[in-house]
Amino acid sequence: MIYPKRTRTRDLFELNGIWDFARELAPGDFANGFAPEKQVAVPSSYNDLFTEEEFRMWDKGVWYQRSFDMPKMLKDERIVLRFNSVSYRGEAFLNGVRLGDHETGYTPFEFDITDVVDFGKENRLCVRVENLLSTDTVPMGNLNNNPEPGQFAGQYPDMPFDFFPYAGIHRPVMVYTTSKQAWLDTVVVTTQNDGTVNVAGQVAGSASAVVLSCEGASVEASVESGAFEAAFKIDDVKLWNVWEPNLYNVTIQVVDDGDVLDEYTQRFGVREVKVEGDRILLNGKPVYFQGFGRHEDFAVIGKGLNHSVNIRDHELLKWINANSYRTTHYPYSEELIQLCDEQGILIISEAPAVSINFEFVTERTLDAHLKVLAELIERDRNYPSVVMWSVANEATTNRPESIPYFKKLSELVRSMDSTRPVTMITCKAENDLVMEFFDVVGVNLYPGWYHLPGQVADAKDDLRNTLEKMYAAFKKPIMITEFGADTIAGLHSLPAEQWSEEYQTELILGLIEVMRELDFVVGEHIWNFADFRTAQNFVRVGGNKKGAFTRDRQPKMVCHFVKKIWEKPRY
Ligand code: GCB
Repeated sequence: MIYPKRTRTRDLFELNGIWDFARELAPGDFANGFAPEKQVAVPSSYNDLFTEEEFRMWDKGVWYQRSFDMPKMLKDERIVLRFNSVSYRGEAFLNGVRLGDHETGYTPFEFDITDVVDFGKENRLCVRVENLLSTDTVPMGNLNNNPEPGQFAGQYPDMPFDFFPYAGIHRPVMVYTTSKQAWLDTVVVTTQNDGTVNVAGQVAGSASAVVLSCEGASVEASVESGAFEAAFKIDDVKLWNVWEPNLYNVTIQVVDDGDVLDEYTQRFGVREVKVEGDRILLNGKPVYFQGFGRHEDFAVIGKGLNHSVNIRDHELLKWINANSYRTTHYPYSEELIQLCDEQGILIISEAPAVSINFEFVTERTLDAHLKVLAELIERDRNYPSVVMWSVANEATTNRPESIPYFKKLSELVRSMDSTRPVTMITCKAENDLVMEFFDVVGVNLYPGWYHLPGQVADAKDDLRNTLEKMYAAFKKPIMITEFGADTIAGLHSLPAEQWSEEYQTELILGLIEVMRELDFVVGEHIWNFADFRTAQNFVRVGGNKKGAFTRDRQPKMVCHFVKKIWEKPRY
């Protein structure tokens, strides 16, 4: 699936805006239209739009509905309806006809509606959305308050992870067209630093050839059994790099007997990422990751795509001299990854697999995990900003059952993409059993917070000891993918005590000092970029407050110090 665009051969319009909304209080015929209980915004999570508990916390079926007209000049085209993400399950009906469904939030899905859409009258689109998580879903949820790690036991709603389970149509809904005779279906661009570009792809329908144009030159490739491959070289290529986002366009025309049936322009960057010894190399030079774990989370809209928030967040990342972030704990919007491409930010792209607990894992959990990982790679593999895949965060990888499970995940990623390193984020330190399958060790460590509270000097020693033991066990570069302290903006304390801005600053600076003493440490990602909403729990005060920035994106004290440290790259 390629990201939909309006081109010279394709039209596109979005179905964003105000939709009707109703909870499925009892089974019924919602698919043919229903009486709304409320109005809802798309894209957005629905939860924080509403005040009543029975709407805000509803995770069973809800229905979205709207109508649209189809311009009749498009009647000879193939018409596609696309959802950029629906959490957790989406099932769509057009004019009462079931189009299909999709499971796992955060990845796109689409339906060919050519034979269902009506050019003569209004079309009614009804979408059932459901956010019931279980042992079979990725992420898992509703484990009867028996999660691991223990700090999330007893929270409301019952999730084994530490962010609010927002639900709804989170990203744009689009209708786009292609030619009926033939259209470009997939494009995979791989590059080498000498400027060699390989483009492979799939064409559906009757076309016999594609013409690729880049930087004023063109090559033609024949389409055989629906597939094509072509290569060209860019002279004096400018590499894509951190905050140096050199990008190119390749325009692909699907042709038949001289007619251009489809045309699509794919942006790409030329860069190389690899792991060598204890270093991650970007374009042959070691790169040290400095940045954050994050969330798609903002007041009122929850996890809904908002371009203004995304732009502001990247401005703040640049201000603080960060070079990277991890899409904790799920794939972020494709539009955001495209922005990282345009701006030169390094991304560790994570599957939505947080807190997989092997006490509860079923065959279906693994199937859902493999499916969503494949969808993520298909979606993001052409984006140069994505420099590493993360298959999961904090699974119970100290249990032997995790070994075959993670072997399969790592094999899948490597079979789909051999050009990027792969990581897994552990919280089991040297007791992790699956690190042999990964190139870089990601680890979340909270000395000075969940253990050794208030004791910065001891926390530093603890971090050093843990990291040294991990390096001895795994002999791979280690990135500290989370560390930090909850902090109430405006709370001060001398001497520094937990929850104060002084404590967050002292702890984070102290731990960074230790990381930078250790040669095998390849990155420091503070938890979290900004405060964010969680489930209710006695350890969370109005959400998780480990943000360096507040939820409305104002800097806490720590930011001014970190900005100084990050002014010069470690190497
Ligand atoms: C973690 C999790 C993250 C939590 C964080 C915390 O290890 O990966 O989702 O929010 O700790 O603050 O407890």
